[in-house]
Amino acid sequence: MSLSAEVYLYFTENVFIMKKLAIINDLSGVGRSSLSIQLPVVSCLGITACPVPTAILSSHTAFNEVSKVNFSDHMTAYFDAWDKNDFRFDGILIGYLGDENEQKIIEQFIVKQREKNPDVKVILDPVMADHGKLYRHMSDRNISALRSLAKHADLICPNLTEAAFLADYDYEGLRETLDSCNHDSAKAIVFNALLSALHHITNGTVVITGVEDISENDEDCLLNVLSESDGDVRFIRNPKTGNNRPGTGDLFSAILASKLIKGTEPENACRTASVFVGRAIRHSENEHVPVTEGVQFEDLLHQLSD
Ligand code: PXL
Repeated sequence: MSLSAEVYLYFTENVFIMKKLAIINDLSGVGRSSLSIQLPVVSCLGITACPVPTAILSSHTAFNEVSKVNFSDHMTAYFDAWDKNDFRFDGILIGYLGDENEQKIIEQFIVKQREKNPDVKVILDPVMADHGKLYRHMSDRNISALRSLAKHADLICPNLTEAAFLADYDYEGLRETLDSCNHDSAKAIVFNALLSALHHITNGTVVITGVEDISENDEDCLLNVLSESDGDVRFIRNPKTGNNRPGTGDLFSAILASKLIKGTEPENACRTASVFVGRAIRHSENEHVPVTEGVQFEDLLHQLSD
């Protein structure tokens, strides 16, 4: 990898400090979700990945048996130690919360980091739900906690279900309305209404990720809808390459966050992330990986490094 300014934060007489991304997410032992997939991906993109576990689980929660312990009681001391060492971050990526008490602790961390580095980029993937349903262990309190965190974010990247919960929309109604739209112009009207509700809870960019869609040419696609605060809405489509799998949102947000802190524009960052997610899904299908095992990304990682 070249020693470029996009990767290195300071160059002073032979001292190179890589950009740092704090990744606040759970550690799940099996299933390739959250920190397990984000740490290698972020490292591979030339960013120092600094994990903050929100909970430790035996696996992600789509498996039948799950043992979970929250990290909320230790998180304040963890961030205090970081603060006393004067650690500064270029980005903060937030995913799955162990419990809603973690919201205030994370907000205090963001405020302190903004004092140290006003340019720190905060990316919130409001992990809580998919296919119209909250994940196991999630409740209305998690939704409020994530709404509050969204106020601090430069970018949020919910899936369609999470966007509906955050905006207090009826998911089934939204899905039906989208399914009844044959043209992009009609879909744009539906998304504009949803996005305007989401822009009330965040000043940041919104990317609604991985929406199951049929293109105007009748192809099955995954659609990402990007809306920067200026109100301009863009559709980024990729062919659907296989089953929906756990961990694809974590993979997407890790690439997106790394690219953003390296200075890539949100649209290009979304394109890179969605193309790689599509390849990882196709590869997992080709290798007959069971859906609960997530995406087989390990042997594709070399395609991500610049
Ligand atoms: O990939 C999202 C995710 C993250 N963390 C945990 C999960 C899930 C989705 O099921 O269960 C613990």
